[in-house]
Amino acid sequence: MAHEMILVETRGRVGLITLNRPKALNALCDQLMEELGQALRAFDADPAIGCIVLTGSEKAFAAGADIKEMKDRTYPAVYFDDFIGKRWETVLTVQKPVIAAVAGFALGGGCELAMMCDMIIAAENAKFGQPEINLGIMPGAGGTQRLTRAVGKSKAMDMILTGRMMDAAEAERSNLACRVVPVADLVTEAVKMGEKIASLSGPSVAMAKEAVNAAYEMTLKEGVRFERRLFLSLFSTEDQKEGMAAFAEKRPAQFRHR
Ligand code: CO8
Repeated sequence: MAHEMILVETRGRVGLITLNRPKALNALCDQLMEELGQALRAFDADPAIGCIVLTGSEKAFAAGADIKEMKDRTYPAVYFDDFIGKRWETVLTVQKPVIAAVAGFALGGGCELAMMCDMIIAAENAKFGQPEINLGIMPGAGGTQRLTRAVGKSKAMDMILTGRMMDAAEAERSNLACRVVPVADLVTEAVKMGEKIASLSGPSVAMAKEAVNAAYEMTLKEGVRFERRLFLSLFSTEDQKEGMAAFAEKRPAQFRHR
């Protein structure tokens, strides 16, 4: 389908989604989130795609939920519309890995969207923040939970209660971002990482992602049990036979991906 607020393209087996609402610094309005959800679902269902990269512009990944769209909404309207659950959490349902490639501002809902992805690659100019407190509200799309799990209580309190921004170096140091790269290389590096992931066995990648994410939901004992089940189930795939045979025969593996 045609999109107005995002750009969708493929780079080999990587699906690239670019938030494209430059005049509003990619503020995440309902239409943009609908389009993003559709694009994510389409890539997740496409066997030709093995990994998804989500990015914005050099100036902004996303400066938050759209404040102008939200400002006059009433409590019953937001409660019954469930706008967070319906439009914001699609990325959490995607089985393939989603890499957030963040340059510029990732604020409020923008930071929360990046944290819903499986990992964050930050450009050197990235600025992360949860400035909702300045608007008389607080994070509402997982910021208090995911930021705290990523950077710890003290720094999360600092960011969320004062609204201050964190630069890329601090984000990497604090485990919010996995890598920092020059701004000009951001998309290339993220796609390169995505290509590596997409070249591997789809079931092993999807299950490894599921198991890492389970670490946020389960006790250690439950998580290890969950991991064991998934690990053993991979012995039912052709890709496991191929991967191990290729190692023994000293040749590159030819994964079927599915
Ligand atoms: N919403 C709507 N419009 C925005 C937003 C936003 N979040 N951010 C920027 N814009 C618009 C500006 O209004 C401006 O538009 P116009 O030219 O028509 O006046 C344009 O983008 C450019 O912005 P600035 O002129 O302000 O650019 P600067 O470079 O001077 O400043 C900043 C950049 C610092 C990023 C600044 O724009 C800013 O502070 N933006 C708001 C950041 C913010 O508070 N984000 C949190 C929003 S609340 C939120 O995300 C809650 C999520 C809850 C869960 C999700 C549920 C839906």
